Amino acid sequence: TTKNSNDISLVGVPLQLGANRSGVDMGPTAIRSSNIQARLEALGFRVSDCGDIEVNRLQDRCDPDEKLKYLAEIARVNTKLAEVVAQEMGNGRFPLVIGGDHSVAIGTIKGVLQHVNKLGVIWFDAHTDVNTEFTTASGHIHGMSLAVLLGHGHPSLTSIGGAHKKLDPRNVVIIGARSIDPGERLFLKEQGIRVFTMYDIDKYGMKTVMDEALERVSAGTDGFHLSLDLDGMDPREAPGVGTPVEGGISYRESHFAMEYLHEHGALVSAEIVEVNPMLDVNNKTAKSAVDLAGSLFGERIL
Ligand code: 4U7
Ligand code: MN
Ligand code: MN
Ligand code: MN
Repeated sequence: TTKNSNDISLVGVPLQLGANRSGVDMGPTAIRSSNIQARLEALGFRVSDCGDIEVNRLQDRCDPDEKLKYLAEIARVNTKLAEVVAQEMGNGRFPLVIGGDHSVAIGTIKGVLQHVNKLGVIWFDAHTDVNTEFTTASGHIHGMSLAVLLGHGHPSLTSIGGAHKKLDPRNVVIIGARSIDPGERLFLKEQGIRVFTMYDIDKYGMKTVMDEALERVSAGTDGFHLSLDLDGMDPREAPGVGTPVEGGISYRESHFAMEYLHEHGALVSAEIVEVNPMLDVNNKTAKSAVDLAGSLFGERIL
């Protein structure tokens, strides 16, 4: 069994400022239109849709050299998101956040950390999202969210929900990585974070990778969170993402990973991010996102 709760709260976050690219703010709409609520209800869950966190998209254009683009609004939105997630969890509900760019992981996980002290995280992604304002080339905060959650980054982000609420690098794993910046490589090494690259998935297979991943996120923790960036999948199967990287996780491998997570149990929260319907082909990526959510919550072939 995957969850402690039979109740799921959907929270939309139409945020694009962390990617500085339009379209990903329509992710929540595309995922809802692909019937995520009905899919989860068919599995026996009581799903309530909390609607969207309000985002002020009317920001002044920022300096191209800015190293923390749209920091103030991103911090404000994530502070609100953390409150909503903490409140839903406090009411015994499973928070399922739909983005939006990957900077929303800051609010989701900071909210979860209000209730789960020792939290493991599975970060499914082509990237590792551990830049800081000192290493980033783009200034896009969606490439910094995991570093923030480990306690590294701008104080207006690391302080959300309390600076002491952070992840232990020993309980964090990244799956699907194939685009890592030089500064990130150094950070990952210093922190000792286990990164399963595409090479590892090719070499050992997804089952072996998931076995070690689950062992790490479960060791001494009170549960784990799944942060699902759709660009972890291969762009041929999930083209609707802002930062596609060739050579990703297949449709079938990603489904297996979700089914295996469900079978293991101990998942306490999840988010689905980076779906960009403006870049999508026939709604394929939003549809994949909902298919993966179905598997994660217990859909079976037989
Ligand atoms: B995503 C990047 F330089 N590393 O920092 C950066 F390659 O949430 C990409 O994983 C970040 O989609 C991608 O801008 C963030 C870049
Ligand atoms: Mn990401
Ligand atoms: Mn990514
Ligand atoms: Mn991306």
